[in-house]
Amino acid sequence: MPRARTPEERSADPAAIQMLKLAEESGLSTAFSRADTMSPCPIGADGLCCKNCFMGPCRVVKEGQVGVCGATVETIVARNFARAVAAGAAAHSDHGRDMAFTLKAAATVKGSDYKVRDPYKLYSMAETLGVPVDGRSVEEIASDVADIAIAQFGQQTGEVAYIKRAPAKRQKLWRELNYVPRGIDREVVDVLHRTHMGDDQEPDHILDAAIRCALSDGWAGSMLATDISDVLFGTPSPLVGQANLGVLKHDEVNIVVHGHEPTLSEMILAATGDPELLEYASSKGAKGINLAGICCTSNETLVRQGVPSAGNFLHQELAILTGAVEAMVVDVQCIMQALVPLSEKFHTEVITTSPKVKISGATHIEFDEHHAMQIARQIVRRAIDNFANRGETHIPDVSSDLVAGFSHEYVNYALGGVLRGSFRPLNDAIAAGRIRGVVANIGCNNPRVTQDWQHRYLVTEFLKNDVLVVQTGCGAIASAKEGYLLGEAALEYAGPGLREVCEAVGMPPVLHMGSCVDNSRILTVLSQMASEGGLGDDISDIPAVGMAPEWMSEKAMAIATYAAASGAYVIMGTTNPVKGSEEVSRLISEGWRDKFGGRLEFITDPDEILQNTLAHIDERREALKLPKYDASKWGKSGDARMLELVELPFAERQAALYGEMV
Ligand code: SF4
Ligand code: MSK
Repeated sequence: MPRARTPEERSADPAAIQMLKLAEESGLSTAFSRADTMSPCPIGADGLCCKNCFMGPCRVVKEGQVGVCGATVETIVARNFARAVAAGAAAHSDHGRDMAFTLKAAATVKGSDYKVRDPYKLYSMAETLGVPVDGRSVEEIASDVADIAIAQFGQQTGEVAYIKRAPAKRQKLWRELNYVPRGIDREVVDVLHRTHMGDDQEPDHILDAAIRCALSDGWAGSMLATDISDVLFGTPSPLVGQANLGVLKHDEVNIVVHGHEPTLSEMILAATGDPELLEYASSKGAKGINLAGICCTSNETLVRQGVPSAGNFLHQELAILTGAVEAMVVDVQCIMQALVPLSEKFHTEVITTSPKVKISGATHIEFDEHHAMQIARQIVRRAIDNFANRGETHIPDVSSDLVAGFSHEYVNYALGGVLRGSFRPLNDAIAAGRIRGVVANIGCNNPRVTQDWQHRYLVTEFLKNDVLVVQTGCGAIASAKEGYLLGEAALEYAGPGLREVCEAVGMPPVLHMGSCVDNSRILTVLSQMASEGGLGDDISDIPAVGMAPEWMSEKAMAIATYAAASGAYVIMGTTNPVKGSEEVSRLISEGWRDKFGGRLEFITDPDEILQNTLAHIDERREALKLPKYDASKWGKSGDARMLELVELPFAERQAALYGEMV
């Protein structure tokens, strides 16, 4: 058994370290301690265990060994990869389906608690989906948009509609390679069928189906989820917030929402401001009702409403350990079963709300979009009633300020203004070399590696190297906790060129773009950058890299695959689920690069991730015939330079300014 790691080895976050020490002193287990006592199965970890029929499971570990049916290592590894992609795509996309049903309810149910908050986003969806808008009410348009969105899931032939948002060159390539998804559910079923015992047994062919399935997630299910969430709850624009366990309050009722869907959490947020419930909380001795988030429900409510984030994936148990959480309200995905036995040691009530998710021992209050506010109020009232049961609390005094909410619409506006919103200034900054390239650093925490350490290390190095970082999911919360989502971070961490751009535009060097379904926003940004010109005409031309250094979820596999198929170089850290097959590793790397210009690699060494990323960015710059990246050319303008100059004696300052102007 591996030795138990110290709290400092388990997490880079000071709040987490405090709570992990408390857990040890109290003899309570967490995902961190369980990861130390449960070594991963080395055969499964490398993708070499097949459980696809009951002649097995077959473990193919010796040279030339095959399964009972004769399946080779390559087939088994490819099938396992494809099944993980399908599960991830199903989870993301089913979230999109539920959002579409909520939109339908908002449009058609009289007195619905949901309304269209962003009609402009609705019009943009209508345009893509071919819904007429002239002379029609918002509700009529929303109803038709919802119907077509719902139909995208069960569509059997043709092409999913959002594919047309990709660069023209990429669409053509996908059509030639037969990668265009026909319908979302169809592609998930297709992968499950062809990976059943006795079906598709050619690794490259299996991986092609995984790509089509992943694209149905990125360019359909997830993109619909993002768009409809914006229509219903507002398209994000920058707002201030806080992150980490210190956002929990000693003297207020704390409700933590966790999972991925904004539908119920938005209603709970509204209920926490209800004067009657506030009065009720006061009657129970609480000074107020405090809502905080965990994981991507947190990201959804943070980027739109500024609801504070109590932390990322590995903070879910730590929040309960504070003893200050009256209710943890969970919806779907990334919810650890361990929450319930842990909550029993405290007064916290874990409340499941999704028709798809029940956990033994948790309270189940099922969400129904037709009675959303009523259910939200019921949950808030239960949390208030539970306040009196609170015992000793240990809330770490650790939190960071942040600015979040960088939707692609806002980035477009910030760079070009209302009348000439455009990605041109970003493209120009990359072309000139002020910004060396772009990294999308996304994804989860994984207790097998030190929480947040790889996110922090890589983001710090990228900023130093003038690489603009965009983030979603738990990676974004890791940066929030570090203070990287503030404008001041550009002064402290960014290289000279990136700093100048951040100062000119007034943006942080790390842009929080939302939850894990919102990686679709990154696809849109990349498409618009490709369409803008100056950086080639396809996503594969752009000096950009995607990565998930601390990933753990099947959804991350789907994201990595659709990003690679969209033309990006994608790196996944932590572990390598295709390690068992050199052939599959080659196919998803050089094989995909040769076929469609993107590739996927699993690299566990953070320094290698860093070097490969910078090398790829520089190689793309060279291919575009852009000037070689040279940090020494920048830093002679912007606020930092002005601050330096005011320190100089008058004559020297004039000389410096005059010299720089000629
Ligand atoms: Fe074994 Fe083949 Fe069945 Fe897989 S499908 S479990 S390799 S017999
Ligand atoms: S919540 S999928 S741990 S990002 Fe989206 Fe975080 Fe990964 Fe879940």
